[in-house]
Order: sequence, then C-alpha cells, then structure tokens
Amino acid sequence: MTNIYKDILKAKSENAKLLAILLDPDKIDLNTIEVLISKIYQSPATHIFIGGSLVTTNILDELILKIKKRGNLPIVLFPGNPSQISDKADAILFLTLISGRNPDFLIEHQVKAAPILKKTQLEIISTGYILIESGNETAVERVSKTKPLDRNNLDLALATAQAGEMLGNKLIYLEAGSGAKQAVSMEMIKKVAQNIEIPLLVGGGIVDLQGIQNAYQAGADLVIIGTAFENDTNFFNSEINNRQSTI
Ligand code: 1GP
Repeated sequence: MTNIYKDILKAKSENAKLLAILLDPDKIDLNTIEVLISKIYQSPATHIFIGGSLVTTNILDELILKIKKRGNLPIVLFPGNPSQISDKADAILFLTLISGRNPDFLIEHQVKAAPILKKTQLEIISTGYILIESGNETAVERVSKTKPLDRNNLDLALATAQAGEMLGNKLIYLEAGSGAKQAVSMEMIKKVAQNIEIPLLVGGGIVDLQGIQNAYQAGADLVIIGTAFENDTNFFNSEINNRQSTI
C-alpha cells in the first residue's frame, strides 16, 4: 500500500505545493504516448491523475503500465464512474459530489465501486468533490446532472467543504470543470482553505502559470492541470520561457 495521502499531508505541513497533470484516457493516443510520458516526467508535476467524465476507451491498464515503466510519479485515479478502476494505479480519489443532490454521485456509484476496490491494493482517498459554476456548462455538470454552486457564494462553498470534512473526507476538491471558462476564484479558494484542516485541491480552467500561482497563493495545496497540458505538452516549458522573456 502506498502513502500518497500521508505525503500530501506532509507537503501541506511544509507548505510545499503539489501539481497534478490530469490525463483523460479518451483523449490519449497510445501510438504517441511515449512522447507524452516524457513531457510529463520533464514537467514539475508531482502527481498524475487519470480519469474523465465518461471514459469510453479501455486502455487504462496499458496506459498506467506505460507511465510506470518510465518513472515513479504517483498515479491517482480520478474516476467519473465505477468502470474507471484499475488496480495498476497507486491510489484512487473516492469521490462524493457533495455540491450536487444526485444520489448516484453521492452514494450509488460508491456502493457499486466498494466491492471492486476491496479486491485491489489501491489506496482509497475519500474526497469531497465540489463543482463551482464557471461560465459554461462543463462535462461534470452534464454527466452528473447536478448544478454547480454559485461562484460568488463563498459561504455556501465553505459550508459544503466543512460538511465534507465533518463527514470524514480526507481531501476537498474545488472543481470548476474541465475546460472551464473561469477558474475557481482566489476569494473562494482562500475562504475554504483558511477554514478547513484537510488539504485543498483546485482544478478546472487553469490555463497558465499565473493561474497556478494564484491558486497556490490563495491556499490551494494541489493544483490540477488537464486541458492546458493536453493542448500543449510543452505548456510548462513554454510558459517558463514566456515568463523569462518578459523579465
Ligand atoms: C478537471 O480539474 C480538472 O477535472 C482539470 O481541468 O482540464 O480545465 O485543466 P482543466
């Protein structure tokens, strides 16, 4: 069994910020995967998350084994439903969509997943998943058939995060949704981060290094980057170069 959660707690206690690259198996071409994996290992990522709202392909195991062959970044499943489980990964975010009121995403999928997970060695990390309105309808909203929380209602976001913490969640994930027009605001991240004890993950619609820095500065412990890296695997290099050239 891995110690991924312990390591996240340790990083939080040392104020060492974490970064996950999110890979959606549906958008991956196994023929060019080696290049993608090299880019991940050249990037500042500390974790690899794998998942998507739908995931219709069946390449999870193969994808994970290929990533593992090249290095040892922790691989964490970020599943949209119970079919997205692979015992080749290290851990799984065991998600509850606590911003929504759809019982399927509050308990039904978890009941279906539990016996499958029991047969694996995956480290299970209970995660309160909070979808925040972001200016456009995202896949999470469409697939889960739940409404995101008002992006300006900081009190409701905080109460939801605190409820998740009281229910025993080990992480809170503030999610604007993949490809979101607007990322979660710094004000909301700050409000939640300052009033919960457990680590805070933030993702969705973060498209540049400044966005990552803003999230860290507001109190995020781990930031998730999906679309920006998907669109440009040189994202971290080119971003760093762009910044250097403007100094
Ligand atoms: C989605 O938070 C992640 O679940 C990442 O979102 O694809 O917008 O980076 P992006």
